Amino acid sequence: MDNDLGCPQVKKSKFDNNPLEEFRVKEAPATAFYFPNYLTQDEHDALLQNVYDSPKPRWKQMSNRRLQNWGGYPHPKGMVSEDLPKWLSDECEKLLKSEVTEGKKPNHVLVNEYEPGQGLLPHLDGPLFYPVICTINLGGPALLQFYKEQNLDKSVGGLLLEPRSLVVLKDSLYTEFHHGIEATRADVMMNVWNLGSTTFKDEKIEIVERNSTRVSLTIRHVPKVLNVKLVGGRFVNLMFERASVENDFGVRLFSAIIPAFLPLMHIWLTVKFVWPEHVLEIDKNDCS
Ligand SMILES: O=C(O)CCC(=O)C(=O)O
Repeated sequence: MDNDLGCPQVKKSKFDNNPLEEFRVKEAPATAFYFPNYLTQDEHDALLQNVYDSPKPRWKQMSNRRLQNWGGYPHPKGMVSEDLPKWLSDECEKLLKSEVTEGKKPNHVLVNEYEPGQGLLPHLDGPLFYPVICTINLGGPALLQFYKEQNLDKSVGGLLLEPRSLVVLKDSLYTEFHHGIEATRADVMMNVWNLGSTTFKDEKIEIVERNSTRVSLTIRHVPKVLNVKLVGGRFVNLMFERASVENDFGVRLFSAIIPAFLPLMHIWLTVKFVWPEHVLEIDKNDCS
């Protein structure tokens, strides 16, 4: 029987209280989980189809890859969010239920597309996201490498990400170790922490070729979200929208009349805080 993460239920073990433990990458220096059969082949193909059925303007060409941004643009002041399409919100819901996201519902997805030979420079994801990264892997394989801040030229190890898998990174694998993907056509299998959970577990493999286009869905939770949302390219005030839906008369009335009072408030603030200073200045000048 399969569990929620698409992996066969394993025999009872000392980790039975937490089924995720079976998928922990024990060789990694901090918390990483790798689920090799997270998606069925049909689910995999359907996700890939949805990526390529997305409207063309969703794609942004970067120097060494293409990407789609979904959910809004995270910002230190808060994200102007947008609803995720169903094919992505279903994945977010599934991750929330599987408990890998520590109870935070993902609300942001980056779709990265790499042709063989393309990669991503080592980087940290930064403070705008809750520090858990869930990545669903589609298409071809790639080695996700990790680096220490002091030496971004030499990887300390990596995770082989094969199609249909999910990888989850937490704690110092989020906050301290930079992650990146080498721009190469073949990954060298040195220090691959999860090799025992991949299709190469029984082989002495030295390189894995990047034989086809890889597409990844990087799924995260943005904690700071503004009360303004993008709906069909237009800004919508969520407080007013919610009030309309819930028929909250008080908030609707407040939201409707407040703009009428803004000019009066402006005059009042000017008189109270700006004008007296000005008058005082004149008085002082008069006395001198
Ligand atoms: O494609 C991947 O697996 C990594 C993507 C990534 O690190 C990012 O988008 O920040």
